[in-house]
Amino acid sequence: MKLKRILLSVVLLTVATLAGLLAVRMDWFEPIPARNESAFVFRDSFEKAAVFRDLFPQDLSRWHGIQQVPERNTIDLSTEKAHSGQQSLKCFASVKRNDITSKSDVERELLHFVKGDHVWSECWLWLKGGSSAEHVFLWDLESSHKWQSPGRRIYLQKGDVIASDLGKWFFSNIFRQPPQQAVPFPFDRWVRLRVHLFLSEQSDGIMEIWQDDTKVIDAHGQTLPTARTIYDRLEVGITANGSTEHAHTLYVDDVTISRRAFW
Ligand SMILES: [Ca+2]
Repeated sequence: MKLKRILLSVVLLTVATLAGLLAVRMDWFEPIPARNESAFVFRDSFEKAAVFRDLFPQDLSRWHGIQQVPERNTIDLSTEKAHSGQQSLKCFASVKRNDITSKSDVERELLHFVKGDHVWSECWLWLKGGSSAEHVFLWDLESSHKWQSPGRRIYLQKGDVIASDLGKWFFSNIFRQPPQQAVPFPFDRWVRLRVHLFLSEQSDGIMEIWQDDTKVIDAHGQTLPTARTIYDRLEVGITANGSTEHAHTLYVDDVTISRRAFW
């Protein structure tokens, strides 16, 4: 009898956990979000800011938040490097420790990218060299309304080459470079990262990534967790450092995200 009761408890707990998980992740009961086809473009060159907090004006016209985890990480304006003007954003992320992923990035929220939309984004990145940058995440477009904020992420995999996963989702659906043609991400100089997405929860999604003038990812596949997902947040910087061995420093400048092609 006791065993039966334990088994029943385990089954009930499992069902409750799964139901809870599905409820916070799935959205088939929600209405299809309307597409907003008006032009939208956000750009920031990290100029016209005397201090870091000037990047976060109350009218929400610039950035909306940061991730700085753990607190010993730093994020600030810097005049050490600049792709445009005099300033860039300097992000320092210590190693991953005690299972806490290290983060140092800025966030732009209140975006509205849904199924059928195109996303065009560009940023200039200067990653300090000296060690492998495997497990460094640089650019995330995600849904803040869903548990763990799933979305498309751009990161450096083994060999310091760009890849993209559908992060924090049931299936990570990784887009990779062909191993023989994989181009390592350059260190200690400005690199132009360009991204084009066509959003779909099915196999007709598109993701293209250019590293300077080279198209390094040319993929078809799932780019959106579900048909009703709204990507509303862009994170740029060291959105995650999963390395337990190497801390990293990244400068970011001239970030753009747009609904229309701009190159
Ligand atoms: Ca600048």
